[in-house]
Amino acid sequence: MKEKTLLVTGFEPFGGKDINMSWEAAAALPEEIGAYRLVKRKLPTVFRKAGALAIGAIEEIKPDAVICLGEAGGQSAVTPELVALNLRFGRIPDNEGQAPRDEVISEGGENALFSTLPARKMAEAIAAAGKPGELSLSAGLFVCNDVMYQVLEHLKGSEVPMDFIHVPADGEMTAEEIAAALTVAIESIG
Ligand code: PCA
Repeated sequence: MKEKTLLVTGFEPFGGKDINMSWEAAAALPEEIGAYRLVKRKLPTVFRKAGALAIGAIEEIKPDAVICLGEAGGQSAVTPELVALNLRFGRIPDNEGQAPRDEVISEGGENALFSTLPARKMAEAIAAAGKPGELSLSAGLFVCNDVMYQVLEHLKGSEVPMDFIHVPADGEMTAEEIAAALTVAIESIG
C-alpha cells in the first residue's frame, strides 16, 4: 500500500441536473496514482456545509494532500485553479436554496488565497500529455470557490497542500477522459 494519502472530493449534482461530472470523474479515478493512495468523498453543493465537511474529512483522514473537484459549464478543459477569493455569490441557489450576494467567507481573512499545490505545473502536465488542460485564474464565487477558500484557510500553516480543479460539465469530456487528465496532474505533483 502507498505511504501517502490524497483526499479527492467531488460534488453532488446541482442546478436541477442528474449528475455532476466532478463526482463521476472522482469515481473513475484509480485507487492509487503515483505516490498516493486515494480516498474519495462526495460533498453537498451547499455553501458553508461543503467546506465544513471537507475540513471534517481532512481531520478524519489526515491526508498528505487534498484535491477538490467541481464541474463548470461552458468549459472544455480540466482547469487547476490558481486562487480562491474571500467572497460568496450564488447566481443560482445552492441545494439548500441559498444564494448569497457578495458575502464574505471569512471575516478578517485574506482577500484571496493561492493554491498550495502547483496549479500551473499540473495544467502544463495535462497539456503536455496531449489532453485538455489549462490554468484557471478564477474558481468563480459559487460553492467551489467557497470550498477552496475554506480548505486553504484551514490548512494554512500546515504541511498539507491543496488545490481545486474544475472539470467540464455538459459532456465535453467523458468521466474516463477527465480521470485520465486528473491522473496526469496528480502524477506531476510527485
Ligand atoms: N460546481 C459548482 C459547485 C459544485 C460544482 O460542481 C461551482 O463551480 O462552484
